[in-house]
Amino acid sequence: MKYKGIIFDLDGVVCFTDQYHYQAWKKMADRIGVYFDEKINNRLRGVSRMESLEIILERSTREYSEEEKKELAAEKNELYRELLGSMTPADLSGEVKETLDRLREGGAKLAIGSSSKNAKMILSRIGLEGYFDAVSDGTNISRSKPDPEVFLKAAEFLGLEPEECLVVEDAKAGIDAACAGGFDSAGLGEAAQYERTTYPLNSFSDLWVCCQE
Ligand code: B16
Ligand code: MG
Repeated sequence: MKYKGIIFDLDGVVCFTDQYHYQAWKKMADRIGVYFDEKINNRLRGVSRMESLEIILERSTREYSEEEKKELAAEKNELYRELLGSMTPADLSGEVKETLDRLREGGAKLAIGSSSKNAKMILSRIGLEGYFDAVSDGTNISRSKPDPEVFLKAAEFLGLEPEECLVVEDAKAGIDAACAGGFDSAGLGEAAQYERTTYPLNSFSDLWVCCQE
């Protein structure tokens, strides 16, 4: 194996919660009368909750205090967690699970590197609680992607150096974070079209190929 560790972004890589993020933000935005659509939602990929709120409030005609922003973010998170409650292990694709198992059998250590503060709940909903060797998420960082902190922590939790790890991402902000931390990267979705991505992937199972010597 070319890499001793593989660090996976969660949302958009291991599973797909972007529709739930969208529905929850949309409900909050509609309530306060701020325009929000799927195109704006695309800008929220990999971005932290408070930074996502700032992007949504660009369309607002009034200013919000820090206290009000915290309340809006909490309102969205409550709606989002309610929606996450409907996720089950059936939301984990066979392709993802088989590829993860194969990489682990090949000798790689596996970690999560996610901006989400709900990562552990999501992992538990899709039946991956306790599966990863390390979980670095929104609860153990002070700076979100494109800062490399979440991936540097994941590598540290695995006891590995960045050069020994591959980061798998779907967001440009995540690829920028991987580059800033000195990691090679594999990209899905918009990250597969990004020139800074080391290995553009067509599908999750392609990972096996780029991890071979
Ligand atoms: P939360 P990832 C990110 O997850 C999402 O892509 C992004 O849309 C979200 O705002 C962020 O987590 C924070 O999520 O509100 O649950 O803390 O792609 O880094 O796994
Ligand atoms: Mg993502």
